[in-house]
Amino acid sequence: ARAMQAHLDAYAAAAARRAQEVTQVVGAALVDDRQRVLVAQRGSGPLAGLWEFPGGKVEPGESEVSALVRECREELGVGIAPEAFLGEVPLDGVVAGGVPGASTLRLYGGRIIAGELVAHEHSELRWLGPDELEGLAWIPADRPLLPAVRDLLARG
Ligand code: DCM
Repeated sequence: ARAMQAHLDAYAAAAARRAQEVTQVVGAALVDDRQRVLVAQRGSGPLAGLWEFPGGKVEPGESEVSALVRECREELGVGIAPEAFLGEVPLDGVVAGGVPGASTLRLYGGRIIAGELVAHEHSELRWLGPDELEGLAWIPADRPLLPAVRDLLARG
């Protein structure tokens, strides 16, 4: 029994380490039927004032798509339908407890299917067209994903 407990303890410790090292972040490029995408300005923290696609950290045991749906409900008050995977970029390691390259931001296209938008955590929300994206002050992680978002808007 003692050997079994030691085994379980070691397993739990390894799982906890893994969970800390690979914090995934997901973002949603929510589009409307007028070729626009929703962008959000961070209201607090070190990245305050910068623009991002809404989203956040995937919790242990949670799928990326579930995390996306949960984050959009929490941050925006809406139900979304995730659609295409658009691309991913490495995060700087801050998210993953300082482990460089251990974490990525993975962006999905999607649409709002329920509710009314409310900025619960952001200082501002805007619907922007493809030509209005480049000029925003983006979070560094999100900017490389803009071409994929413009492609999505162009496809309608
Ligand atoms: N993040 C990002 N781009 C996004 C969403 C989040 O780079 N579109 C980063 C910022 C934070 C971390 O992920 O360091 C967690 O996000 P949040 O604070 O929103 O949970």
